[in-house]
Amino acid sequence: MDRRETFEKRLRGVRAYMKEHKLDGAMFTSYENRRYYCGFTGSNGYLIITEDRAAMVTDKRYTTQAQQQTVDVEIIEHAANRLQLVAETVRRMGITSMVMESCMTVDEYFPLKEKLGDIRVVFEQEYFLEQRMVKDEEEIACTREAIRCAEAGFDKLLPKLRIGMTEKDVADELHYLVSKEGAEALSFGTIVGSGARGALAHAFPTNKVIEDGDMVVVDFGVMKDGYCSDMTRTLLFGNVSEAHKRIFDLVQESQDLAIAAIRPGVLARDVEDAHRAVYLREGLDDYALRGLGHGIGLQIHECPRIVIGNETVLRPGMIFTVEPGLYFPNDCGVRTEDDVLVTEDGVENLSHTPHEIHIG
Ligand SMILES: [Mn+2]
Repeated sequence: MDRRETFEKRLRGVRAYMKEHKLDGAMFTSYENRRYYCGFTGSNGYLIITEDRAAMVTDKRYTTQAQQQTVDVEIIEHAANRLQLVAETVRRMGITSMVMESCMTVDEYFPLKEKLGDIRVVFEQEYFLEQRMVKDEEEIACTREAIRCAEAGFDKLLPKLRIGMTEKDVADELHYLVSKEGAEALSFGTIVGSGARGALAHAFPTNKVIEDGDMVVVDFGVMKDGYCSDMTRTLLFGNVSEAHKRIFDLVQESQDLAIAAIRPGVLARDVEDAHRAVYLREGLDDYALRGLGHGIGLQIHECPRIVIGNETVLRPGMIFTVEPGLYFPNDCGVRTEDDVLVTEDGVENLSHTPHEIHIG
C-alpha cells in the first residue's frame, strides 16, 4: 500500500463514523491521531476532515514539513489567532456538525466552542482507539524494527553489567546503546528497580548500588517511525536466594500460560485469567497487579487492554504486551514483558531476548 492508500483507508473509518452519526465533519487534535490519519508528525495541528476533503491548520514552524508529510491535505498556516482560523476553516469547508477527540483540554475547548457558534460538536475517543488497535503491515514492520533496536541495545548492555553498578549506570548505558542501534526516542522513562526497589512497579533509576543477590527489573522501550516497543527483563545478579528464584519462576510460568492462550476470537480477559491462575493456585494473587498487558502502537499504552474483565475479542493484527509480575513490598519484584502479535491462527512472540538472564 502506498501512503495515499494507507491514509485513504484510515479516513474511510472516520467517514464511516461521520455517516453513522449523521455528521459532516471530524477534527483531530492529538499528535497520534494526526499522525495516524495524515502522516504529519509536528506537535501542533488541527486536522479537519469532511466527506471528500482534508485540511490542517498549523503554525509556521511546520508549514513545509506538513506539506511534505501529507497527501491531499490543504495546509493552512495560522498566526496569532489560531482558534479563530480553525473555526473559520471548519465553516469554510461547509461543516455544520462534527466529531472531535475528547482529549482536548477544557482550556482550549471552551474558547473554540464559542468561535464555532452553532456548529454541533460531539466527542469520541474509543472508536478511533479501536481503529488503531488492529495494525496494518507497515505498522507491524515499524513495531518489529522498534523491538529490534531495543533488543540489540539490550543484548550489548548485558556483558557490561556488574554487581556494584548503580541503577542509573544501567539506564544510562542502555540509552546510549539503543540510540546507537537506531532508536529515535524512548517510549517512556526507563525503569530500573533493584532488590527491594523492584517491588515499585514504576521505579525510576536511582544511585542505589546493585548488590549480590538482587533481582533487577529493567523495563524500557524505544520508538521507530513513531511506533513503540516495550520490554521488561528481571536480571538475576549473583546469588539470588531460592525464595526469590521461585517467585521469578512463577512469573515465567504465568507468562507462558498467557501467551499459550492467545489466538483470534479469544477475549482479552481470558488471556488475563490464564496468567492469574498461577498466582491464585499459589495464594499470591494479592502480590500481582490487576492487568497483564496493553496494546502498543503510536502510543505506549493503547487498546486492547489485557485487564480483568475486558471483553475485547482478539483479532489478527493486534499487538500488545504480556507482562506478568509479582511485587512484594520492601522485599523484591519480578516482571517479564514480551510484545506479541495476534496472527491468523495464533500468536507470534515478537520479542526474542531470553527470559532468564544471570549476571556475575
Ligand atoms: Mn508495558
